Amino acid sequence: MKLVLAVVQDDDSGELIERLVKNKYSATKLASTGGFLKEGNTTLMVGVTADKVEDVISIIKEVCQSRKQTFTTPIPPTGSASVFIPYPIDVMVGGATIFVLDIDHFEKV
Ligand code: 2BA
Repeated sequence: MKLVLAVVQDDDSGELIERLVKNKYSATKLASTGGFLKEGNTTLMVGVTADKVEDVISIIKEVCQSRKQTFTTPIPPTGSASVFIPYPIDVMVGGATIFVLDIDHFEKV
């Protein structure tokens, strides 16, 4: 048994859950926040047998898109603490960040 953990963008999460459920995968959706942008994203937990991991990853790849996101840095660009000029920066946010974990024990009671 494996656990696929996927951090995806909120905009893709609805369609991704739909596609997973349609393909008979159980998924749990967690509201999460990216450490860098400090914006909301979605973490999905999908528990599957090892032979299904590649299929789950291919569904994630089909649905999730990279997008450019602009955020305003809280750091003064001059390095001066007294002058604060909001400074927009473009960041490319990936379609999904995927972790595959080994599960020691899986049980439903
Ligand atoms: P965030 O941490 O909010 O990061 C959003 C995007 O900002 C990242 O996209 C990356 O393009 C950029 N970024 C992140 N840290 C950076 C840094 N120190 N310097 C410059 N740019 C930086 P992704 O790499 O596609 O990550 C999307 C989201 O996936 C992340 O949101 C985070 O929630 C999660 N994530 C990514 N890598 C992770 C990891 N190694 N462990 C846990 N979560 C991760």
